[in-house]
Amino acid sequence: MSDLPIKSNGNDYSADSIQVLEGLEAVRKRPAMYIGDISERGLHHLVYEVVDNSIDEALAGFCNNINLFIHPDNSITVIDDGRGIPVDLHEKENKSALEVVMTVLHAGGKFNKESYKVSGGLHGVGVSCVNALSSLLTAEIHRDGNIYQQIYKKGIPQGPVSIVGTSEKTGTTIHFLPDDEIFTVFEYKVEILSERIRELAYLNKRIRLTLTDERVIQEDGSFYFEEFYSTEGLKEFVAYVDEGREKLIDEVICIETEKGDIPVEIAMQYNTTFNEHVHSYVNNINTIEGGTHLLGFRRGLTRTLKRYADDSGMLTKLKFDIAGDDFREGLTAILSVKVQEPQFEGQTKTKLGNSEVAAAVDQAISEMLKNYLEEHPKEARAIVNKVILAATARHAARKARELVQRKNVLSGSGLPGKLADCSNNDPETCELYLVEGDSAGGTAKQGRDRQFQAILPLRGKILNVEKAMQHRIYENEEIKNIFTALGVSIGTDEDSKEVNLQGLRYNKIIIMTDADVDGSHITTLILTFFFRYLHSLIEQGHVYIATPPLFLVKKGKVERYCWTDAEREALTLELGGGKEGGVHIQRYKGLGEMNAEQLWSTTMNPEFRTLRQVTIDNAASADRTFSMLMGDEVAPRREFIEKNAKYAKIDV
Ligand code: 0RA
Repeated sequence: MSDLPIKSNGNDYSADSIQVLEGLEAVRKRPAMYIGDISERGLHHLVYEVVDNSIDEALAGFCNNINLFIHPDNSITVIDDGRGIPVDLHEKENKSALEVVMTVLHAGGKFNKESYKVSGGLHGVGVSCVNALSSLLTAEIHRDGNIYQQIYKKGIPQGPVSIVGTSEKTGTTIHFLPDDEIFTVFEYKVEILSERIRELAYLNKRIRLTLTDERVIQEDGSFYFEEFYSTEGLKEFVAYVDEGREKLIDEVICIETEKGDIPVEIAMQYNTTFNEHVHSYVNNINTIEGGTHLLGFRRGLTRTLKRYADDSGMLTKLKFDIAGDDFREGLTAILSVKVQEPQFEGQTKTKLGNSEVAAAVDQAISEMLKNYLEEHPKEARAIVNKVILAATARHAARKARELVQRKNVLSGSGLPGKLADCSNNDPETCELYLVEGDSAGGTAKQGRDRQFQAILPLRGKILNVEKAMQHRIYENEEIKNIFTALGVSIGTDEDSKEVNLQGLRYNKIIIMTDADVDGSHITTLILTFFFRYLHSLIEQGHVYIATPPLFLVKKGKVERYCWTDAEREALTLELGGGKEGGVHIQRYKGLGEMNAEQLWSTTMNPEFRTLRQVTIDNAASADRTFSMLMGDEVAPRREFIEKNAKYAKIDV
């Protein structure tokens, strides 16, 4: 249409658009620099990037609904009912604002300083990156009674912004197809998107978010559909994460305030477990490495509780000091701050560096908690008693921990007797297999390549760390063996349980269990232990799950392994020449049913094995999952294990 006040130049390479092309080219050349990686994570990152923009519009107060669709071709649509990205002429760039947003790197925030771009930060590489990495993208804007549209391929506009219809509504619709020349993984995982959207709904209350997966048709003929909406935000988030745990106090304690221009929201709940679960966010990004906001929270919490406990006289009989950790045992909390110009540091750039935030959060929690404790004496006593219990247990734990570490130094190599170590010394090349049971352990010892593969058999079920008190954990034989075999230690420092990975003796730690329900339970127990006590091991990508085959299909002299039912069916037909006759199928239930050579060739030989790396996509959700799995409630555990019995994927 011609009545647009827009000079767009899809094919007219002015100096400006050459610059734009260079920008997009940079993104396509080094996509990982912009979105992390080009596999599953990066693929999902594209969606977060687009949704973030709509969340920003909602935070600015102009958008209530965000609808996400996964289409059958794995393309994505995000629809919001905000004001719509402006389409008028952008003076400086001499093209429509829409085209600038879609094609110029980091152009997102240039329009509206006050409200736009709070949720960005880490993800905030801008929708132009998504555009550059999409083989096709369509932007459709409902604004001023019109529907405007522009289409791009690999980020390049295929024509000017044009009017394609009229509309009473306002809003932005982005449809994109990730470029298969860029990505190595192409399939969206509905559970990953669903967890992130749930998280966003809790972090940004009163925004209605929906997820429709058009690849999945349900029994009633409709598409898979989920809606996320939270009226109480973090308060409901904490209740959700803590669902599997027994409460110590009835209500969730909440704070929503602003200190020195920094909005601070906190929700916290004490439960009867012994673990700390504090999840922190900056601009909707999970800061897994913590930072100044978390320091401020801890400082304020410790000081306020300590002062109350001192004043109440409850500590007079205590023979030793209380440490910071003691105040957080059994605490589940979510902390969310919004920072205008966040400085992200750390290995994964998820550690907040802005020093002013510490004081803001400290002040927020102190003021609020002080009032709460004064107004709720019964709850206050329960919390202080819990803190005293924690301090007492910590002393016992410290003794046990020191004993473990002293023993290591004293007893020769210090390595556990059950460990069949490898001969290489360079940790970079070494692997440790944690194997279920002594018998499978024995097979693995025979089958392995002893140069670089070490075997540690684990006897039966390992301790459920979710339920045990800390000193029990350090006293547990299997867990001590894992620590010493790995060569890592946990600080014996009063206030720090920091894991020291410096002495790590293996680059890959591979969990190998039977492919049955018991096996998956053991895998989950080991993972829970890693998740709670050796988190950085998972974070730095050292932990893997081995995948033994489920079937051996034989006909005559031909023998082949299969890992799924589908593979088995296909192979049965292939070998049987279209019929199933004459084909013998052996089903492996346990590792013990394979001999050493079979175990090596299917599960341990790096040339043929498949290892699944354990990653943490969503810490809050993984936290909840582990509590549910390892807690007292049997039903959710059974459900999870049944659903995941085959371990289709356990990306916790
Ligand atoms: C800049 C200015 C204005 C809206 C937006 C950006 C905007 C961006 C996105 C991205 C996805 N959905 C969005 N919705 C809005 C507002 C300009 C105005 O109307 O005053």
